[in-house]
Amino acid sequence: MTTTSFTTTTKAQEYIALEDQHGAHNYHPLPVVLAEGRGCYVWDVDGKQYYDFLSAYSAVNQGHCHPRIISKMVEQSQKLTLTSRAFHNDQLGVYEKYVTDYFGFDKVLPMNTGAEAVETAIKICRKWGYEVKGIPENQARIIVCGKNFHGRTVTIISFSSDSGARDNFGPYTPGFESVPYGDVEAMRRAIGNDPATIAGVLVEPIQGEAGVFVPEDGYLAAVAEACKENNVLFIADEIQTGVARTGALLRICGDCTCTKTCERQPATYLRPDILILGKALSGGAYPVSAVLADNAVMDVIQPGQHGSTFGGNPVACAVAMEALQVVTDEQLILNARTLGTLFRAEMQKLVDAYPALLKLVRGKGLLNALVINDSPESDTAWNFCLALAEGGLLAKPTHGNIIRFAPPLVISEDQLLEACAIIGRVVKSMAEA
Ligand code: IF1
Repeated sequence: MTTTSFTTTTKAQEYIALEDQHGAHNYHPLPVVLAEGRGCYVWDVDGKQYYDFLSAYSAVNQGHCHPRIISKMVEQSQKLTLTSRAFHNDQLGVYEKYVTDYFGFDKVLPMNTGAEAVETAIKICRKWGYEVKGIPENQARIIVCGKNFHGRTVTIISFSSDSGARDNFGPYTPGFESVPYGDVEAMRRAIGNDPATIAGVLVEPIQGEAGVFVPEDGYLAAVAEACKENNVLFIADEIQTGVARTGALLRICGDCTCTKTCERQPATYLRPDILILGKALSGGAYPVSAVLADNAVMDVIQPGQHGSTFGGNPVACAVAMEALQVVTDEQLILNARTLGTLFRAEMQKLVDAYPALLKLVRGKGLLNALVINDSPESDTAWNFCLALAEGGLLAKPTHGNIIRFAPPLVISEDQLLEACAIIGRVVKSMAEA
């Protein structure tokens, strides 16, 4: 395999040097310096245009700088940005009604980042475990899945299986038990083993960081059922999969394309006891996350027991309402569904044509991954992404042999096909090199 070069201009190198010298080295980005974005496109500091096939890890589902979202943000920013929760504000209640109607829960607890929302869900779940379920003091356990990614706080990395995310950040928070993802029997055994001390099960409906790993049909339903049977809360982390990304409003909605979460189709729709959202809840314009649950669960949290200076601020509320309304008005669920099917069909043609280079394509809606025939320790996916960038498309490797493709959901069919053609040219040149 050849090493593909990507031309980084002197101007771009200057920006990169600044980050290198003055910023912590906690990332290893592609050597692209972006300055503007609109819809499914971004432009670098030299004016070169790219398709954005990462969408800030699925935060920019509504497209970069969506005019409606940005104008709401500007409008609200000029009126009132932050009150703290020491006082009420005229956006919070309106947003809380909107978002709970949209996703079909009694209540919401607003936070800012994904990791904060996961922490919040863990706290609610533990408190419910003690005060409602009756778990003896300090004995509550939460079951998680191997290869999970839920964020980067000390508690969350305490149950990560990724050594980079976890090593030397101990001592770790106890109270978590990990079982292999996708293994119903392992989950049943873990829950069945002293169910009286298990407060919850925390799962990603599709594992993003693991390489867009889609569990078998029926897995999530079986986990939810095992939770119900044992009085255990089923907690869905839809921070990456939620808000239309996978061709459904939520991934737990299965293959239902209606624009509301509901209980109309119990065969396909699973209602988690706690739903965690982030990223695209704001269309990538502002950090907005949320934890949703019904009263029986959410009411365990009383004044003074949880909160955040910025959580529920008026800008966040105004932005999130508009971002969700854009999802409905622009039919992004349907677009993600239709174009996702088209994307996988186009990628399958490449897999069939170049079996030595490409192993498979998998995913749901517009959250997909192309798996390369090489080891997870190789640098093939990295070089592939450099070549894609040179060709005008940005994507990010996850592991050495997997590339995640997740464009903004506002992408059109023509744009998607043009992007597929860029990928096709890179595949051809890499296969023939
Ligand atoms: C980074 C991955 C994606 C998430 C789920 C919680 C969070 C995330 C399911 C935390 C965040 C991001 C963060 C980003 C990399 C990234 C990621 F590759 F690591 F797995 F998206 F695929 N739950 N995912 O995916 O949300 O606190 O970041 O707002 O650079 O760490 P956050």
